[in-house]
Amino acid sequence: MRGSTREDFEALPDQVRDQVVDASADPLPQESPSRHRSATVARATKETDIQVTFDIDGTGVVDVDTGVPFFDHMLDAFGRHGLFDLAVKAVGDIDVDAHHTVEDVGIVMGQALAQAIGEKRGIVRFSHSFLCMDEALVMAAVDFSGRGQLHYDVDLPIEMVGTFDTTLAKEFFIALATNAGITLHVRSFSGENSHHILEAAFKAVGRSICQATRINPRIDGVVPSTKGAL
Ligand SMILES: [Mn+2]
Repeated sequence: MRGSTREDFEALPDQVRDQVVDASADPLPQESPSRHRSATVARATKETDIQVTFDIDGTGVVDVDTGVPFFDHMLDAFGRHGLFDLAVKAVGDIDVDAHHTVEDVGIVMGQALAQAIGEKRGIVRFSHSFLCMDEALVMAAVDFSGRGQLHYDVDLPIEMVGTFDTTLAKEFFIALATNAGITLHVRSFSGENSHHILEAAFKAVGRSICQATRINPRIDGVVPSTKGAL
């Protein structure tokens, strides 16, 4: 049997050719859920007052105001490239520093994600994303395991980006993972610019969560676990 040639492809009817092109262009499952999986969570403490709406089945419409500009930029990247509709309003004690605000936003976003995904029926469950931003290359891998944990190995050459202490990124991801009940690995492979590395990390995490939360039509309504629950 001979292999496929350019002539074979050209000879296909237009409709079939479109399908072939589409299949190679986008490896993600295609179906869109009939209802949006979304949750709104509010949390107030003596340190922060936060409200988050997290729509897993959005289109990347993000409205974020935390009072920490670089963190807003990271959450915008996370939501936009995860195709979440994400609203975050946070008022925190940033006159102390951004620590409480960043960590607590992670807590509330994790809680909202957990509520939105619910029983996890029919989801893809596992995913990963290698994401580059210029010289920076970062991998994120996620499992909606029900066992919230972060494994983080990200080399950041400088500690501050603008007014943002880059060590807070890890605090955010810990809070997100433990409260969402996801196993999350974030690892950098290269990078010289801390802004690029962190931005690649937030995009990679957003994209992995996007992919892992897609509905897999081959396991309609089934919780993807040998235990029957996640
Ligand atoms: Mn940027």
